[in-house]
Amino acid sequence: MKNLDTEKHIKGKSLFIDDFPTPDGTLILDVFYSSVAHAKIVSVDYSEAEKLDGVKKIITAGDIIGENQIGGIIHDETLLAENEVTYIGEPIAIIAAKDKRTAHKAKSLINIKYEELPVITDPKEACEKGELIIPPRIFSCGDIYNTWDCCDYIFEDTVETGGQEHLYLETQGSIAIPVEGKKIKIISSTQGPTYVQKAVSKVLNIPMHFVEVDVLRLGGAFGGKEDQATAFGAMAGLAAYILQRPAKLVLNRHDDLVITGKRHPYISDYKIGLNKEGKILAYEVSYYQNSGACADLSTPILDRSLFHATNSYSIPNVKSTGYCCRTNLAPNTAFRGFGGPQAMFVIEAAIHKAAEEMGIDVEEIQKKNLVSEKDVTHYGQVLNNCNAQKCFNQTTDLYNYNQLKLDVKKFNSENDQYKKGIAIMPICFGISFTNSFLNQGSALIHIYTDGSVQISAAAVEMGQGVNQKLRLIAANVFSIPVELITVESTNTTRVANTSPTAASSGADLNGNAVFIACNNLLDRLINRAAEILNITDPKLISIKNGTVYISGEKTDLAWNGLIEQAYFNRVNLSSQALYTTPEIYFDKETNKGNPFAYHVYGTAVITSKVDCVRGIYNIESVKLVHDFGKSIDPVVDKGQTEGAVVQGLGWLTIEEIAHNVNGKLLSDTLSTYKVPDIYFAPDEIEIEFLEDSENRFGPLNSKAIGEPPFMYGIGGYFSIINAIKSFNPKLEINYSAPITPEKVLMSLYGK
Ligand code: QUE
Ligand code: MOS
Repeated sequence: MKNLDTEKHIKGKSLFIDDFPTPDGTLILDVFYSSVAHAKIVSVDYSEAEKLDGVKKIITAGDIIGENQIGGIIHDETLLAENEVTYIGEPIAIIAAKDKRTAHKAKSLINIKYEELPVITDPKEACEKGELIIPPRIFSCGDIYNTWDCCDYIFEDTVETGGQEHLYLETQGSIAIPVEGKKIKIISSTQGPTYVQKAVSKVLNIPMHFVEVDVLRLGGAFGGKEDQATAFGAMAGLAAYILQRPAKLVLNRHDDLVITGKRHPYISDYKIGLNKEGKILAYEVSYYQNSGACADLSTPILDRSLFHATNSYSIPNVKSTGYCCRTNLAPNTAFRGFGGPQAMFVIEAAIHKAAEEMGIDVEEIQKKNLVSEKDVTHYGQVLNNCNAQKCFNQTTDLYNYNQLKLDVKKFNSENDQYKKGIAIMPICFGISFTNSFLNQGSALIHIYTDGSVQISAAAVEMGQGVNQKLRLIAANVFSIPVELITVESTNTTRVANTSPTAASSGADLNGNAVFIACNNLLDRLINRAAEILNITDPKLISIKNGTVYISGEKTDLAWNGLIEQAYFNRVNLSSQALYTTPEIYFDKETNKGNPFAYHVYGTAVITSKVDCVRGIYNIESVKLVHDFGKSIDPVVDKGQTEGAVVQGLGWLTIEEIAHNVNGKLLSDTLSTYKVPDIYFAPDEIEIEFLEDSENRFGPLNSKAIGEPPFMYGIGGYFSIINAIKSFNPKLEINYSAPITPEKVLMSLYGK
């Protein structure tokens, strides 16, 4: 699994926020936060804490120089609570001390009095009480109301999906360093350096060009550092600015679990209508998104649920409605898939229920309704180069689905204690930020006189391998060894106005920008080479493997010689480029348009084995055909796919976020929140790259990889259900995720 960072990671030499050497006298920060979910703050007594030796200052809302506001889309989130708290974990004060222990001790000496208010944790209750962050959103096509009468079958149900903790290995954190002239530098573990820059500028009331944000790499993010890293950058910035001392804030795991939001839990009501042949004629769905106490990214996340309501199925009549329900939980946020997985689970549950009630095979309904070339989605986008059916058919052929199914059947007929299950999961995921303006990537390339190349881009490396892809793109354009190229930290002074590295689009947007910038440089170099070699038509010149060629004939001019001569000739050896995705638009009034550059397709078949005495299970195999386009780096892409599959399986099976009625997170340690490990991972993950897939929107014809394979995990859920059903055929299935071993045990012996 080699990429740029592998060796440093293995040797423990890669730097994360907590590893950066900080100047002597750097203050260590800790966050004092609310211990009740909804209350008026009656009084806070900091005097005991302030008296503690080594405490420099306790910073509260009153100390904020600029605006106490960090809401990115909707301005409903304070940096530090003033009079009211709305969730457990809401920051109230920042303690600046000489070391971690002192800061932590001071926290325990703060005396706060609350006047408690009613707590809402259930999204439907919030909706009934009018606690909606925005008015309901509706995406629809056709006419469901006049279609129900034409359906041979109609099924309705309510299904739920749970939250998910990001569990990035590196917790949230930032270092802030005062810079001369009232400027400030922030080193942050963020997916969105510009978001941090903006928030710091607002909180400190200084212009954005006074704020430099630098991001070397993240120890994982998964969406959890798209919006929610911002607060910690702003807190460190505020402390450093007020005290004019460097300040560092790194959350411990427990505080990170309590303070930060997670994947949005959803409760969804659906109604599905089919004809006798299994064709889906109408689908109506309402999503009650548990948004938590502030908007955060909830509104675009809800939109993505509405976009992915029908997964990879073509349904002529659709009405999908979404509600962002404000509750007294930590603000939920972006998490790999960004609302898509929640919606895709619902349509799969509907299809499984329909198949069960109609007495036909699930895969028959899935296959009959798959999208095909030039189909129009319910949001009005025409599907071009639609590979849904190709992937589905190749999966069932290549892995011999019929045989796998027979094997499961045979096993189940011969075993009482163990039952196997099988399920197919097709996916279709739209690539682009659905807010079109965000679809821009930016790159700055320098070539130094020794021929070495430096890339700066808007993309943030979070372990996904984007830096390696950017290098490979540059190496491909210049035709030089990849070792000549480095990728620098993401820094707002080198690359401005960055979109967050998110929406699976980091390598696409910034890779295309690198491609353009490198080609600009290449043009200049080819022209210079033509002059050096006395060739009138530069079109005859090319560079291959670090050497200049004329009409395919090798010359003595090598890459570094060319660079040196270009420099002496005063050729500009730096280039900056912006890439903007063409042809995308979306009308937020009609909810129609062409929001996505393209879609990613794939199909997985998942087998599992349930221990019917204990309720425990394992995922035996995940076998899939996935549409990678032309992969830039098959090793990176395979790694992303495997990681996503396991993370998706975790969400639907063993990961269970629990709150009590008072809004307290119960799964607030790693002994009560179980995540996949190597023992949980499927015994076998087989990944086949779909052949002959083209994508003119991706650099070097590649396709985005970050999020789409996460959704294969949904098949793991239905595979386990399938196994349970063969043990307990009369079970009335309650489609709610995650299906923990406890739930499996109850289902095995329930009605
Ligand atoms: C504003 C937006 C979007 C956003 C962030 C904003 C938006 C969008 C995404 C997005 C999509 C998929 C992801 C992800 C982010 O982010 O429209 O992390 O996985 O699609 O501040 O409008
Ligand atoms: Mo997003 S969930 O950070 O791709």
